[in-house]
Amino acid sequence: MKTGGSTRSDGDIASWRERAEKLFPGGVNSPVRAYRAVGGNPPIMVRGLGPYVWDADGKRYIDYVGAFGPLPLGHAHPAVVEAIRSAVEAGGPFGATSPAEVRLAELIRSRMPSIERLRFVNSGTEAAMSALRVARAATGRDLVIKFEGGYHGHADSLLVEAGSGVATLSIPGSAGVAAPVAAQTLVATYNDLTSVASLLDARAGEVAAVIVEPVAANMGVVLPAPGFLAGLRRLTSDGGALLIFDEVITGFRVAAGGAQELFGVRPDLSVLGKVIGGGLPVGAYGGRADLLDLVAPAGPVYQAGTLSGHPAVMAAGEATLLQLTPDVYAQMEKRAERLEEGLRRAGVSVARIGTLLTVFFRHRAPANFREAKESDTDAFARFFHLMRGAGVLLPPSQFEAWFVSAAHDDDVIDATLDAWAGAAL
Ligand code: KE4
Repeated sequence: MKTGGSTRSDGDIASWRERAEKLFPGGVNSPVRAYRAVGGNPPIMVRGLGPYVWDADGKRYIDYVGAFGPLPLGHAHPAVVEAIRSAVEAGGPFGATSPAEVRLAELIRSRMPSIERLRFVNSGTEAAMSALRVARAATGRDLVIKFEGGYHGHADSLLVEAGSGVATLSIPGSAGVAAPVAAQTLVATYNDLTSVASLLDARAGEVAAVIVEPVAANMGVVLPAPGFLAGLRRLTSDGGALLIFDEVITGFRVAAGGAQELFGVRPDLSVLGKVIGGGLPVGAYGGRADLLDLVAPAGPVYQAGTLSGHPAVMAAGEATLLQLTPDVYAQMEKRAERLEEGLRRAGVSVARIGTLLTVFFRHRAPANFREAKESDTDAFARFFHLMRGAGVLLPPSQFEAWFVSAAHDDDVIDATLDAWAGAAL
């Protein structure tokens, strides 16, 4: 594996952090990175390779943050680096369609056949907000149902009772979201079909869509109860609402065809991100052709983006998906399962699906956000810092997922479990 790049920056962590705090809100460009939930000093990262990252002081960590999901192959995979390098050397972006976006779209469609047509954008947020716009246009309805603790990016209407950083900072929603906008978002309880049915009944004919993370990963990993996703499919079809799967995290991670393949439920629209950009900024929304044909210039729903379909991003996504073969999935599954087994101990529960897992400091894996919030977040913070001290970097919040990559080999899993055993002492 290439060994380029330095593991030291021209300055120590304290000086970088001081400069960052003068420039960015909270010293970060995304809230969860500020370590507000676990305390202590957030790292300044300078390099990643495979399962490892190095901070500005040259300390190496086994990385389970994985940039929160875009790196299923680990850092700086040679095929991805090469794809980006050759795309950038070819010039662009062009403000025009390029073969790279066609190739990636065909690859996505081959693995997620519910996506008959799609549109690339530049983040999961953009993808989710665009999918909602299509749903409202298609149904002529204004309301959307999401789930408490579900996170779909920071578009105004989706920040209502969201997960991820909103949950981490335990802010109920967000300042700045206009009341009339928030009022158009109804909130149900994950894994509780009755809560969805009663909203659909109470607001019959008004709900454009139900948007769900088919496996919740922003309240920590919470698995769908048997029949939950199929129940959502039935309730939305019967109620004239669309079903939107937000597979920004689960897509191509929990299975080659995402959660919709794993659970055998076909949504009307899917929201994608992270993995399909191989670590570069990306999002996509897609689904039924009749719905996507409502999008400009084919139809009346406007959505646009200067850098949508960027050739280097498309090349990175294609290179990543091509490396994710059945053998690689099988190998990652085995290692993640061994990690899960090794993490189990009194006082904690482990929720896992594929290479996505969360250790809850709670006696039993939660079924919804209310239960997830019962976790002992102080205990999580203590273990977080013990593991960090032992050279294992976890996501800095009880309400985030750990990401295992194809680069997390058996030695890395063993080292993680050794650190975990030490942290218990
Ligand atoms: P972005 O706009 O951050 O690319 O994607 C938003 C998004 C949409 N849908 C799901 C299911 C997501 O998990 C996300 C973003 N995930 C968080 C981590 N839980 C991103 C990390 C961060 O906000 O810094």
